[in-house]
Amino acid sequence: VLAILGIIALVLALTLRHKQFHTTFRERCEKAEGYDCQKLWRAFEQAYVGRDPCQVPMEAYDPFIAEAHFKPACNRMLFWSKTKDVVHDFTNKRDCFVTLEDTLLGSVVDGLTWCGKEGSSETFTTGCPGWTDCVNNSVRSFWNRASAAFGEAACGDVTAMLNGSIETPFSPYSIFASIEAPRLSSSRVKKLNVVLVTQPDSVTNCETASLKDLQKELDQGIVYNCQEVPEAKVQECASNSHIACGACW
Ligand code: C8R
Repeated sequence: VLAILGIIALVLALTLRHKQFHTTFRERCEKAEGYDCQKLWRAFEQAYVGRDPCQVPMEAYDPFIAEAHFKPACNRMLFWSKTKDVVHDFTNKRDCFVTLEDTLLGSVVDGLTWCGKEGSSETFTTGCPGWTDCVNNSVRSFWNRASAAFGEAACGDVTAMLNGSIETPFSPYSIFASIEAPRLSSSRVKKLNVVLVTQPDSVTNCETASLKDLQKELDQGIVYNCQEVPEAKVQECASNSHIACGACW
C-alpha cells in the first residue's frame, strides 16, 4: 500500500511541477497588460518542446521574441554582469532603472529552469542540462536570445553594473560581453555608464585591462564612462527614496 501511495504521490508531484511552470509563466505574463499570454506561451514552448535540451539554438526563441514586441525604456536600461543580487535589490526598491528581468521578455521565466525531451510534448523542470553542460541548452539559449533583443533595443544613456571584486568584470564568457555589449549601436546609444560595484577589499578599479577591452570593443561614437561605486552606496540609495536617481552615485 505504501509503495502504491508513493507512486501516486510521485505522479501527482510530477504533474503539479509541470503545471507549476506553465502557471508561473501565465501568471507573470498576465501581470503585464496587453499581451496574448496563450499565444506567447505557444511561441515560447515551441522553442524547446520535443527537442533534445542540448540542441536548442538561440534562434529557436525568435517567435517568442517577436510575440513579446519589446519596447525599450531609453536612458533607463540597466545591464549587469556578476552583480545580480545587488542589482535586483536595487531595482526592487527603486524605480530608477529597467533590467531585462523587469520587462515581460525576462520576467516570465526569471529564476526558472525548463527543458523538453525528444518524443515528448511536455515541459520539464528537473533533469535539465546545466548552464555549462552544453552550449545550446534551452535555458542558456533563451537568455542569449532575450539579451540580444535587449542589447539591440538599447537607446540613449545606458548603464552597466559590473563586479569590482573579480579580476575580470568584463568577462568574455559573460552574456553582457558576448551578446549585449557588441549589439549596442552608436546610432541609438549615446553613452555607456559603467558602475563598477566595489567592496572595501576590491581587486579591480576602472583602469583594469578588462574594462579597457570593453572600451575597445564598444561601437565607435558611444561615449564611455566608468565610476567606482562602493556596494554600500548602492544599498544606501536603494533604501533612501529621497535620494534622486541621478544623485545615487
Ligand atoms: N541576463 C543574463 N542572464 C540572466 C538574466 C539576464 O537578464 N536574468 C537571469 N536570471 N539570468 P551573470 P552575464 C541568469 O554571469 O552572463 C542578461 C542566467 O540564468 O552574472 O553577464 C542581462 O540583461 C545566468 O545563470 O551575467 C544582463 O545584462 C545568470 O543569470 C546580462 O545578460 C547570468 O549571470 C547578464 O549576463
